[in-house]
Amino acid sequence: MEVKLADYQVQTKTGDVHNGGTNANVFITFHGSDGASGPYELDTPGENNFEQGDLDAFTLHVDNAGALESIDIQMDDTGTASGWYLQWVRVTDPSNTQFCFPYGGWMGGGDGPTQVNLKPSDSGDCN
Ligand SMILES: [Ca+2]
Ligand SMILES: [Ca+2]
Repeated sequence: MEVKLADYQVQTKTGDVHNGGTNANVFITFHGSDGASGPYELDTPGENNFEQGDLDAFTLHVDNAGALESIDIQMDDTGTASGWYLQWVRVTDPSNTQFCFPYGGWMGGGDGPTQVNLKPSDSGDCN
């Protein structure tokens, strides 16, 4: 089978709430019309990602899942005060269509799930 690699742009917004940041390892899986692609780690070498109030941006050159339907976000809950307040995830898919996946809650740290499946907002906007 031919593997079709494509670029996804991913942005994560960490909420500006006390202890909202995390040093856990975070992964994304794309679900689309051609199946699932992932999980892939979201990490910028040499940077401290997912800190309170931060907007982090990643480019992934990975299998194309086709027309994007949902994403999974996973985190492994490692590190001190591992709980992560994830505001939203914005994805620009290989066809250059932008999606916003709102969450607005905790992941891990005993306050939330370590894996969530997120559907795109109707408006497509992240604010
Ligand atoms: Ca935290
Ligand atoms: Ca961090």
